[in-house]
Amino acid sequence: MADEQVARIERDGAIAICVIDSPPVNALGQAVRQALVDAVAQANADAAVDALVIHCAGRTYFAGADVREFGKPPVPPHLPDVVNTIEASAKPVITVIHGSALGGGLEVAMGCHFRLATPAAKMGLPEVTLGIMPGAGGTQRLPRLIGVAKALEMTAHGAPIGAAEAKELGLVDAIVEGDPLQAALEFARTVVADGTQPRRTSERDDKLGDAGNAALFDEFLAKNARKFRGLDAPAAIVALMRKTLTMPFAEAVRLEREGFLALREGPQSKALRHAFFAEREAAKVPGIGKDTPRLKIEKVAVIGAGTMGSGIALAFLQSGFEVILIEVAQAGLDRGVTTIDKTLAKNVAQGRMSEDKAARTRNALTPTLEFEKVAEADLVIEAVFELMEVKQDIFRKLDLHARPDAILATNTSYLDINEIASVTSRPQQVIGLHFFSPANIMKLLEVVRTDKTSDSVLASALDLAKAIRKVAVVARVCYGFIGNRMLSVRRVETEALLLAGASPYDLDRVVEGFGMAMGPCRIGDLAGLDLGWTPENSTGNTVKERLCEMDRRGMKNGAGFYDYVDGKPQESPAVLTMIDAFRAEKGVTPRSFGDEEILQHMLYPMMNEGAKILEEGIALRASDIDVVWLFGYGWPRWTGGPMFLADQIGLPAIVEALERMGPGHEPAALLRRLAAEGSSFVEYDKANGG
Ligand code: T1G
Repeated sequence: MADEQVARIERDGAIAICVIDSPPVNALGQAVRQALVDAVAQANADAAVDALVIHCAGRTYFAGADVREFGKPPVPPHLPDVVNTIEASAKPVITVIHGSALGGGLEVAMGCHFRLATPAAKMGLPEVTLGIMPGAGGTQRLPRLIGVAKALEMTAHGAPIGAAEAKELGLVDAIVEGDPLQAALEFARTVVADGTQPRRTSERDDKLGDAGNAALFDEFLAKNARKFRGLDAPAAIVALMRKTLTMPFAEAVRLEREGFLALREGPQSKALRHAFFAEREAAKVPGIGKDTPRLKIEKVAVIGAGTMGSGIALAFLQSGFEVILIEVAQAGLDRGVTTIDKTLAKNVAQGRMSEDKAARTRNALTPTLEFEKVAEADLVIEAVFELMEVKQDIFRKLDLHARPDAILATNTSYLDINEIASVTSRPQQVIGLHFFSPANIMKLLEVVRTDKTSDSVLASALDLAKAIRKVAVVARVCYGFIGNRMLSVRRVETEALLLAGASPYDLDRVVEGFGMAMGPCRIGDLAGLDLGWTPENSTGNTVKERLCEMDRRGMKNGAGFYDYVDGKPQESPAVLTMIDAFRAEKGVTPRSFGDEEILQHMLYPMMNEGAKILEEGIALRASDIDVVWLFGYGWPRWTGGPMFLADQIGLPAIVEALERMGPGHEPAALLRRLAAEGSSFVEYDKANGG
């Protein structure tokens, strides 16, 4: 019998009810699977029962298989067998979906004979986001319910659909208002009264018209080639469905199960599962609990209406906050407001936002030149020029004008926030909220706690991150915190390789081939090569400065490492000539670099810096460092992040490679220790409560 804690069987007249209650998301762990099998057996053995309702208590319907079981040997009853048992029931099985029916959860629902959904319910097969494919009949039952094309799209992309669309497609029979269980009971009584027989999805083929249409699958794959680049699961799903939808159901699900098991054991799924849990672990900060007092934040003042300031303002506006946008000059303020207006208009034009919502969002913005308006704000974020003196001047004024309980945040990318806080009388109210450009789009938010940031301010910032749909990672103060500190290491490495003989275009090709959205030189052009550079302070000691001296400042003025023709990057012979001359001037005889050697130089020093960030306590976990790179810099998610990838490569191999790279690449003490112990960053996190 199943563990009583996850399920209970109730009766309502001749309707049996299997209530699953397994917080937090009714994941289909072994006890839940057993409970479902038992419930079907009991209902069919009891002559007094005419139908069975499967209902989930708590905040959501089954959220899928229990992903925490994946690394362990599968324990029966296996989910495909559970779904088949439900479907084979001689008595009608009705289920009602609230919250999310995802993966195995939707597969269970599709094994039922009738499906209901609440208006806000969502349904999907997100297995592909975990590097696997459905393993309990999803690739076979979904097309039978909604047709091949839509099922292919839902399964290969993994995005959920809402209840209304599900009803329209035929995935659910009805949308029910009010109490879901009562609605399901009423539906069940009608099924019984009408004598409606169980309707088994696996026996339906009326929507499989496109099953043999190979072109549909091939066109889908071609259309999504860029999106699926580097990923195993989407292509495997398309191939599996292309091959099996014309087969007998039993043979098809057998092949599906084989495909699921093969992907589950693969490196990409392990990495994607790591990423899934790492994101959730990052939100857990020792010492910050539900009982930590929070500050109410409704009105936000943003100081500086430049690229970052207007992006930050948008991030809050789009999440329903009131925003006061403060500038020192009208022209700057107007530019910021124009950026915001243009973005809102674009959201409306692209159907991402209604006119009404855009208008309400815009009305929540108060642009002003009056610094004193910070007094109205619960939170103030400065996003002004990246110079310590400028930021300290702002914080001195904030100390005078902001409310005593207001949170004072800086968006600095690199600077010492302890030093910024030191000019105020309230350092405990000061925190770093480091957004990533474009701030209204990039998911990562580095929440930087100073030596004096109070728990209450930190807890409020973490809640705020959730409220504006950001993924927060807590960092301590150091130059560049987590992400930019590691990026700086790669920037140094890039310059060293260029000087030693590597082409900027090879560096980008190798890093983009690894899966990063952009290589180091393209990133430099995008961000602007002249950040912090002036002709007066130029040393001419790096390729980047030489480019600035050539007035090649990056995309912003049409030329950097690349020439930009209609916005498209083109390799520049002039740049290669300059670099050759630069090497000669430095007395360096250039040598060639193979792709693998380039990649090791681009990755390993960053992993090494991550180990230093960890041992210095700047980051709480190695997995937090992965989250920073996954959500802030477009690191290929299917590798899990720099620290997870380092584990997969093997720490001893990384130590050896760093030693081969010579001076400036000394392995971090923690990296050496873990390598020597045959350990890993994952083990380090487990041992340190990560
Ligand atoms: N297994 C185990 N734990 C899970 C889980 C799952 N499937 N989903 C969530 N959790 C944990 C999560 O780690 C967190 O734990 C807590 O629940 C709350 O999650 C055979 C094989 C359902 C939309 O991919 O998308 O089925 O941190 O913070 O924001 O074909 O969780 O509190 O300790 O995300 O309200 C397919 C994954 C599995 C769905 C809720 N299913 N989950 O979001 O809460 S593969 C999925 C989600 C599969 C079958 C295949 C979301 C959510 P803790 P949360 P949320």
